[in-house]
Amino acid sequence: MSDKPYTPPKVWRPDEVSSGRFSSINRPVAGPTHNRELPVGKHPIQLYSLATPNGVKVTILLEELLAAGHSGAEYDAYLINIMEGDQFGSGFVSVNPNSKIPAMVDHSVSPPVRIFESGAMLLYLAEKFDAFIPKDTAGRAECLSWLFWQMGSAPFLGGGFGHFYAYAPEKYEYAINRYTMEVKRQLDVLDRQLAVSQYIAGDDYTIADMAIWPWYGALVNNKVYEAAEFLQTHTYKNVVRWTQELEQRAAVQRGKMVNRSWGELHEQLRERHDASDFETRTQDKLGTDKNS
Ligand SMILES: N[C@@H](CCC(=O)N[C@@H](CS)C(=O)NCC(=O)O)C(=O)O
Repeated sequence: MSDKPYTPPKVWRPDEVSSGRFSSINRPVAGPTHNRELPVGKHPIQLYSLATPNGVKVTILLEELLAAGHSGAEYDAYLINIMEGDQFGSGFVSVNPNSKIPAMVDHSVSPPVRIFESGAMLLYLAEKFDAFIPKDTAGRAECLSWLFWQMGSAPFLGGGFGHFYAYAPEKYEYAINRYTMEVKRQLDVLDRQLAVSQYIAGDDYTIADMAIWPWYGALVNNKVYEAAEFLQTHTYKNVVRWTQELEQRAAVQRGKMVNRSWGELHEQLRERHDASDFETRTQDKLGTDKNS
């Protein structure tokens, strides 16, 4: 083991913490740091987000709902730059007291309803439009079991494995081993399930797929943490098959672009206010401010 010995003090103090990649946004208290109202556009659904895996879950569902003809799912998507601290603005905190993207307000009801936590947002939208969630008791239970599996499991992938493998200022063998063990186990859970069903919760494509794909599909596609080789993700053949199938969906492709502010310019639709924005307002098409 290469970890430096550390003896915790009697009382933990934040000023003794060594800086890391997220030191500018990490803090031990909640609540707003500044006053800033959120913009409100013309559509029923107002989304405040960023195209991380947690954000993409919701934009995939919104694009799938629109593709399926649910016009009530029209939405405005505003970019929340979490590295600049936008999640600590007073308006954002009033929608999500936990200060994390994604967050959403449904203005089609009076008074408007706020929803935070990506899993709650998927469930809210699926129930509102009666879509992408099975109607029968057994099917619904299976779908919700996998939805909540994702909410409980992904923090070990992102906050555990991803943090220590890709972001921590030093490589700690103990932490990397611990979370690699868990993430490989999770991949095997998914692989065994996808060996017996086309989609995660059975024969139908549901919000469970939309919750799990942005994390575990991205891992297989080497889009998060550059860990595909380290984890040997190609050996989880059923997960690879499912990852590729979902990747082909036009709504999935669009959902990945919304609120994206990095990577290829033609894949970045930083704000989305209209379906035509995918054709006309990606960063490569906007004349100014292409890289900011
Ligand atoms: N359980 C939450 C997790 C959301 C989350 O961790 N969001 C991250 C980006 S992926 C974030 O906003 N981080 C900003 C911060 O921690 O200050 C969900 O699924 O909505």
